[in-house]
Amino acid sequence: MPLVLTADSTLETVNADLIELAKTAGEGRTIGTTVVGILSDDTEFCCFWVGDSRAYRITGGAISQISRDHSLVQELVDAGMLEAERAEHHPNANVLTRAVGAAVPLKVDTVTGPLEKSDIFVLASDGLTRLVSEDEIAAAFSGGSIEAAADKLLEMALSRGAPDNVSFVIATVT
Ligand SMILES: [Mn+2]
Repeated sequence: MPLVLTADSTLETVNADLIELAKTAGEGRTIGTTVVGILSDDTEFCCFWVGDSRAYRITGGAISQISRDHSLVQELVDAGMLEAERAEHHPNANVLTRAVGAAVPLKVDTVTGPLEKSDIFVLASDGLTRLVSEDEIAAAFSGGSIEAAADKLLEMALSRGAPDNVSFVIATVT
């Protein structure tokens, strides 16, 4: 399932609007943001993203990150120059290689996969994912309601200082 046209053109519009807005903020300014989303039909999901907001899929209790950060540290990890475990604490961990509002045309990455009944998707900004590990996200969903899991994720982020905005969306397949 390709990224549907409406999502694609909305992202293009936001990208162009942010570039226009940045011009009013001064020479050489960029107003950038990240995005992550999920589209689905009855059998497949399509995840799209720009930047370092992430999507995780929990299927049969096992979690995996389905997006791949557009960040300097991810490129270093891919090139074998940095261990994945050290990426989060790297001094340049916040440097993005792509953002909405940075350039035309906007390059959106997508990944598709099968949709299983009772799958859980967690879409989150780095305000959550820098503070709460993949394993901790999976554990939050073990043996409780979705609402309880959401509370646990938020509590973990807040109890660790939450220096950045904490945004996340949980989607389930019923
Ligand atoms: Mn952030």
